[in-house]
Amino acid sequence: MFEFDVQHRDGRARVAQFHTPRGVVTTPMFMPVGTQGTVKGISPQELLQIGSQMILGNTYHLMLRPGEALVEAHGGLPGFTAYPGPFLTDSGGFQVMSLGHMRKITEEGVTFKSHLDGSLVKLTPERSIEVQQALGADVIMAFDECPPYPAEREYIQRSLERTERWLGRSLSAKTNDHQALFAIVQGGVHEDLRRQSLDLTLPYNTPGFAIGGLAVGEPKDQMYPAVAFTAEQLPEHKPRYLMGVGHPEDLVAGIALGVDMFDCVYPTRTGRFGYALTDDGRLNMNSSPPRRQLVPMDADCDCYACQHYTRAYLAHLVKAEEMLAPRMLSLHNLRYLHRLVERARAAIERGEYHVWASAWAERYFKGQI
Ligand code: PRF
Ligand code: ZN
Repeated sequence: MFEFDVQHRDGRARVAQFHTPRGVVTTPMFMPVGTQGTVKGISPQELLQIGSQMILGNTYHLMLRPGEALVEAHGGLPGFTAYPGPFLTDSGGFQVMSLGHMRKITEEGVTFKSHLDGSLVKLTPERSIEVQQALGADVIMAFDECPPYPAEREYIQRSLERTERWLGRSLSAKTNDHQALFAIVQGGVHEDLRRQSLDLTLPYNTPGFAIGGLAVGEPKDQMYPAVAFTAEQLPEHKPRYLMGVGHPEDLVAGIALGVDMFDCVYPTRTGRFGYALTDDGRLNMNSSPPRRQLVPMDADCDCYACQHYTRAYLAHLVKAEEMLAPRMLSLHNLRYLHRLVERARAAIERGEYHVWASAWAERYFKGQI
């Protein structure tokens, strides 16, 4: 279980099969985000049809509402959501810091006011693992601390040390063998701090490793070297997960650096705001040109929206604030990212990743239609 079979390599990029209890997934892959136990507006049937392989769920949201016991009573996230495939849950600390109020971090854990009813809630490594076991995902994440950007070096240092102690507590709290617990490497954008975090984390020999603490507002010319440096020192035979990253150009760059798994709300969120991802950049369906264009959003796309609707029709739905609009744009954007990683995998298999990625970037950044 949780074997990670690398099948093709091209530079640092690789194609692999990751074995989970609910099925084998092919990496590099993009995981749609289902924060509240649903990928906003998209049915499980649609997710399977567009090539989603693993869905991300959130400890923080689901423990507050509806409570993990109700999810567990359905047999975990697959029974609750009717999505039959693999799941991964995040551990909650990151969401507390970005959404919670009046947060207080101590060695014990994080105390915060619920964004729903203002009640005082405590999340510790032990509690996070308890919730994640009830939610029943195939992959669960260690409870970590992700410093904001910018943050003091000393703070990042103390936080990566605490993240290691919390990793130890997360692993001790785990009471089953059918969920893989991934460790998270922190250390901000500092090479020496990343190295320290790696030295503390690698000995735990978890079945996978995540690169946390990035895509939190730092410039990309600081993020990419940090990804490169971290990914390079992670084990060859285990999945590498770059948390919260999912802009098309970050997927293309991350894959080149040896990243296998990505997740982000970007495709669904930008879709709800009326933007469609294409190889020529991001198409603003709120602008006037699409309203007169009798062509698909993306001529290369095989999603339901691109196969059936014109830009003019979808732009009309956006303008009229019809609920089909955010649904179709989210569906298309998710399919765009799944197709992007499918093309990346094919290029790796051909041994032409670099050539493919350069051509993709050239067109994507020239376009910006
Ligand atoms: N830690 C956890 N979840 C995360 C992050 C992290 O550092 C990030 C950073 N981009 C996104 N989601 N646990
Ligand atoms: Zn489409």
